[in-house]
Amino acid sequence: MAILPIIIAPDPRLKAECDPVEKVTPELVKLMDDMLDTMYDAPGIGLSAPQVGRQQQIIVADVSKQEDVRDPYQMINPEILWTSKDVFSYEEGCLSLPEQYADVMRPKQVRISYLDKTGCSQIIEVEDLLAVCLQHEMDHLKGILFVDHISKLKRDLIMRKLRKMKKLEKKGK
Ligand code: GNR
Ligand code: NI
Repeated sequence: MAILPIIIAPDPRLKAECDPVEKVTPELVKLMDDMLDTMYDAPGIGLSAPQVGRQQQIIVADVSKQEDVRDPYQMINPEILWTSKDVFSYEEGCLSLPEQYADVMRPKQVRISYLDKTGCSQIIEVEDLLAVCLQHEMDHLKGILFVDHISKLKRDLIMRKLRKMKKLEKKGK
């Protein structure tokens, strides 16, 4: 088990497209387990590989409410097969955009295919918070952040705050 450092925006590594995984190796399984540990430690409800500096199509999530009942998802090469016309608005945050929040509208239900940790292909249909979370994580794999779904005005405001935070941090070192 290991806690990995999380990359904070703005950073070019959060804007890059991730490569599909060709082969599920023990190193990859270890990375997925470390990503879950990192997510629980943060704490967050999801995490994508680019947030920990890996340009690979891997995401993890757990939206269960009670801390003692874990319901983790670990997905390789996730793909959206179908989205509902019904939409759902949720106030999103991101571990790579600390303390920034905004309402984002997304399809309420999605059907997703992916490979699990054993390399078996799976298809699931999810809704509400889990659907929001998995769409947010899959966006990361394309270099898309939740702020890319809101107005330019709000996005610029958030990005300006994050740049300022980074500058102050550098000064303190
Ligand atoms: O922890 C997280 N919370 C969250 C809240 C609303 C919508 C999406 C998320 S995902 C986020 C963790 C994260 O940044 N994943 O990429
Ligand atoms: Ni995020």
